[in-house]
Amino acid sequence: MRFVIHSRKDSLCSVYTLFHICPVPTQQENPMADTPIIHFQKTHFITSAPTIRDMPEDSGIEVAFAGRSNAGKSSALNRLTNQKSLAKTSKTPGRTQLINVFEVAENKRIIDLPGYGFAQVPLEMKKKWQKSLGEYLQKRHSLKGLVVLMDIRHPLKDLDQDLIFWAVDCNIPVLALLTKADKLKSGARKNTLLKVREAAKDFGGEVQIELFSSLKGIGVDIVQRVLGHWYDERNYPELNVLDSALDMDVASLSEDQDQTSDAE
Ligand SMILES: Nc1nc2c(ncn2[C@@H]2O[C@H](COP(=O)(O)OP(=O)(O)OP(=O)(O)O)[C@@H](O)[C@H]2O)c(=O)[nH]1
Ligand SMILES: [Mg+2]
Repeated sequence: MRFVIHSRKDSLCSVYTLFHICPVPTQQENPMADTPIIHFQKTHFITSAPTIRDMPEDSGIEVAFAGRSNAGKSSALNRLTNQKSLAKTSKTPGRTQLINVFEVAENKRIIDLPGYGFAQVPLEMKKKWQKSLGEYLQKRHSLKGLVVLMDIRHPLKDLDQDLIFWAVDCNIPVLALLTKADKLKSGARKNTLLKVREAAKDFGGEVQIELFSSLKGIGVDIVQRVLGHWYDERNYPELNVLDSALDMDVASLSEDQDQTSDAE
C-alpha cells in the first residue's frame, strides 16, 4: 500500500492561514534535552465545552488530540495519564461530541477534540462538530501542539491530511500517532510506519510519526517526551511577556520608593 498526500492547495489550510494565529516555538539544538518532568498521572477533568466560548481562559499551553471518530483519542489520553476512565471511550464512533478539557498541571492542558469523518452521523450534527473543531483550531492561541491520531490500518485520510497541512502552515508541531498498532503483526506495523513517514515528508514542517497502542502501551514514552517538550514554557518567550511586565512594575515601584526615601 502507498499513501498519497494530496496537494496543499486542496486542503483547508489555505483558509486557516488567513488567521495567522500560530506563534513559532523556538527551535533548540536538542529540543528534548532537560525537558521538565510532567506528572501526567495527575491530569484531571476540567470541563466539557460545546464551543470554544465555553472553554477555560485562552492562556498557558494547550495540546490537542484530534483524529477521526474511533481512532483511539480518548483511549490514548487514558493510557498517557495512566487512568482507566479519565476520558470516555466507546466502541460506537462519535462518542466524544464536546471539546473535553483536562488539566495536566497549572496552565497546561490536554484537549480531547470531537472526532471527525464518521459517515453515519446525521449531517446537522456533523456540521456542528466540524464548526466547533474548526473554531477551536483557528482561534485558540494557547494551542501549541497537535497530536493527530490515525488508526494504523487507515492512515492519512483526506481530513487527517487537511488537519496536518493546516498545523504545518501555522508552524504548530504535529505528532501523528498510528494507533491500535497491536492490530498489526510486527513486520506490517514497521512497514506501515516507514511508508507513512516517507509520505509525510510531503507535509514539510515539524511532523513526527510514531506507532501507538493504548492496549499494549506502545509509544507512550515517546508521547510523554514530546508533550513534555511542548509544555516547556522556555520555548515560548511570548508567554513570559506578562510576567516580565509585572516584574518591571515591581522594580519601578521599588525605584519610586527608593526615590521617595531619598527625598525624605
Ligand atoms: N486493539 C486496540 N483497540 C483500541 C486501542 N485504542 C482504542 N481502541 C478501541 O477503539 C475504540 C475507540 O476508542 P476511543 O478511544 O473511544 O476512540 P475516540 O477516537 O476517542 O473516538 P470518538 O470519541 O468517537 O472520536 C474503543 O473500542 C477502544 O477500546 C488500541 O490501542 N488497541
Ligand atoms: Mg473520544
